[in-house]
Amino acid sequence: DQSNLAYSVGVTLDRFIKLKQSDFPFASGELSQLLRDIALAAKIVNRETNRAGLSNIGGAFGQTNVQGEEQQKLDVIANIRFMRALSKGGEVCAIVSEEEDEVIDLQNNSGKYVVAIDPLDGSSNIDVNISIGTIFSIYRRKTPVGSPVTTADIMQPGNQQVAAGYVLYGSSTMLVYTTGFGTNGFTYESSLGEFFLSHPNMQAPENGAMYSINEGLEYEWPAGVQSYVKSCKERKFQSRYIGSLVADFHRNLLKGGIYLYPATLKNPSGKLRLLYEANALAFIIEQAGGKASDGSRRIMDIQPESLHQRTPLLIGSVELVEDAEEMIRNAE
Ligand code: AHM
Ligand code: MG
Repeated sequence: DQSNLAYSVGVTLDRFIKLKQSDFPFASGELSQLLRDIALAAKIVNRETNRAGLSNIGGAFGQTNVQGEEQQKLDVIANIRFMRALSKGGEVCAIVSEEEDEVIDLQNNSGKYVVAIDPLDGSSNIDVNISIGTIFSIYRRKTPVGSPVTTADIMQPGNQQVAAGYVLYGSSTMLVYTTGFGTNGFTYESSLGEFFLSHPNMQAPENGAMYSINEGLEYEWPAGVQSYVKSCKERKFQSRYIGSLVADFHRNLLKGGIYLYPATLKNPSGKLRLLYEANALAFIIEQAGGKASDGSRRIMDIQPESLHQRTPLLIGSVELVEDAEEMIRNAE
């Protein structure tokens, strides 16, 4: 049986995508090709990331992006690599990127897909050799193929995603993705230049004893979040916070835990972005049996209103997220 074959040893990402073709919502092959394009760009960014300390490509580029942060040179490079892969491939009609103020309309009206991407998340960690990541969401356009792209194509809630994934540039480089039929993880073997299936059908533990939050902001959190974190300490949970979303998320997915980025005084809607950070991870965690919430709502049901919209994010093991939601409700 093909799907058993897909889970056997030595299955590359390319082969897995081919074997799982029937899992794709629209089996025309374009989404498969799009995923392969993203994987290729990820390999290139992985190469640049590995060289960041060497070739003077780490450090600030001197520009400021739409969030008002200083852009790192590697962010710019990653953005260029992914933009190029997504625009050359022909499957995409529009791109939303953390590094671009406006929607990139590729003027490719025959493209069926819209991609939202954070090409290099956790960029403040580049200079100190800590894991960083790429996060992406793929949507099918709402307007007919052949017509110009409109806001209806861009502003889709997360529950409309047809695929989502992340790449973790860590001690190993991994690509984890879902097309809505479970979550699968692939590890990069650099000497062969291939991603191999290493984490088939990933399952987030239903419970866990690990919490991840920037505790320096404690006095800025809503009361419910303060009580929840206090309860984690009373239960002697482990505190683990890298400050690199993909890395924190990935650890909690494997080990069981909760990641929280709540509202703060500085960022009353939280810090993380709905379109290209929260939604993708929400889809991935749900497909692994976990949960993602803004404190009261399912992340994937939030109707986006602006491109770089932020949202509070509670994500990870289902029981932990529900626990936190309850304490937030009770504190209101
Ligand atoms: P970035 O998109 O500018 O890299 O910011 C997102 C990052 C996440 O990777 C991480 O989880 C979060 O910001 C950490 O924020 P803080 O430093 O406030 O804890
Ligand atoms: Mg980011």
